[in-house]
Amino acid sequence: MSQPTAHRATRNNARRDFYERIGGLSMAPLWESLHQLVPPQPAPKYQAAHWDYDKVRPFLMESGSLITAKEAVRRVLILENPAMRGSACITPSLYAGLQLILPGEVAPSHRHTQSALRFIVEGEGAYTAVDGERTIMREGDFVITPTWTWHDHGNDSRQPMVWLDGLDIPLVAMFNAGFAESGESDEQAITAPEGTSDARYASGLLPVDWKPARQTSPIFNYPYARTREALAGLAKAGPPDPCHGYKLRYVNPASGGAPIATMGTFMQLLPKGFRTAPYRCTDGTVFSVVEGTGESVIGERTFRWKKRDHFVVPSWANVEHRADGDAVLFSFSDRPVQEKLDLWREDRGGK
Ligand code: GTQ
Repeated sequence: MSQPTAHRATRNNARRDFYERIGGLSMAPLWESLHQLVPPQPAPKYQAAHWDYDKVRPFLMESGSLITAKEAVRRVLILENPAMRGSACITPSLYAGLQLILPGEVAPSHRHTQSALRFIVEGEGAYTAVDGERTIMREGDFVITPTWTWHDHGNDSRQPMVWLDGLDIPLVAMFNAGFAESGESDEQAITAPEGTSDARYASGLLPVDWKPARQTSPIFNYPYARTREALAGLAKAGPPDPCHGYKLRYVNPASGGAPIATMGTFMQLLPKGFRTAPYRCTDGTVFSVVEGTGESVIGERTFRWKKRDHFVVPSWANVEHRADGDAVLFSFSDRPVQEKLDLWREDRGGK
C-alpha cells in the first residue's frame, strides 16, 4: 500500500469508528449527507407515471363485486407512485385514488382534518353531501370536501360513478395533525336545499353580511359546464400561453386563493395540434384527462393519454404536452402550500 492510500484507509476507519460512537447518542455527521440534504436543485425520489383507464376500469368494477361501499367506507383504488409503493402517495405530499360508487350505495358519513377534492371521471347523478347540503355530480365537475366537514356520498342514479379523490393525506401525516370521526348515521341530515351554496357564493356575488370563517371556498361544486365555457371564452379572446395553452386555476371567490388551503386545482385547454414549450415547476402535479388525446413528454419518457387517463409529473421534471385534437386536462398539486412558504418556483425556459 502506498503512503497516501494507507493514510486514507486509517482516516476512513477513524471516521467510521467515530460515526458508530456518536450513533449511540442518536447523532450523525452532517458532512456525509449535506449535498443530499441541501441539493442544488430538486432531486425527487418519485417518478412520472401514467394510469391507462382501459386497464384500470376493469379492476375498479371488480372491486365493486368484492366489497360494498358501506363495508369499505370508501371503496377506492389508490394510485400509488411506482417509486413509493406501500406509502399510499402519488407524490410525497399528495394522495390520489379512484373511488367507485354503484347505484343504490352509500359511502357513510365521516369527517377528518385531511381536505379532499373530487374530480368526476365517469358517470352522472351520484351526490356528495357536505355539512348538510347535497350536490349532484357530473363528469368534469370539481367538488371539494373542506377540512373537518361531514361528508357522505351516495348514488341514486342507474350507473356506476367513478371519481378521482385528491387528498393532502401525506402532508397532514407529516405534521401529525390528523383527526377523524365517524358520523352517527350513514347519511347526514340535509339542512339546505341543493344549490344553496351555488346561489349564495358562485355568481360573483356574496351575501351582503357574510364573512368567511376559514380559508376554504364556500362553493363546493365547480361544475364542468361553467369551467368549459370559461376555457372556450379564453380561447376566443387571445393566444394561448406557450407553456400552458389556455390554463385557469380554480378560486375561492372570497379570497382569490385556492378553494382548498393545501391543494391547488387547475383546468387547461390545449388547442388542436398545440405543443407546449418546455416547462418545469416545483409542485409535483397529478393530471386527469377530461377531453381528447395527446401525449406528454415528462423528463425522458413519453406517455400517450386519452380521456379518463391519469398521470403524474414529478417536481422539477421537464414537461411538454402535445394535443392531437382539442384536449382538456384537470390537474392538482400542493402549489398553494409552497407559495405560502415562499418555496414555489417555475422555469419557463425563457417563454
Ligand atoms: O371520500 O372521505 O380516497 O376519507 C381517501 C380517504 C376518500 C373520502 C379517499 C377518504 C376519502
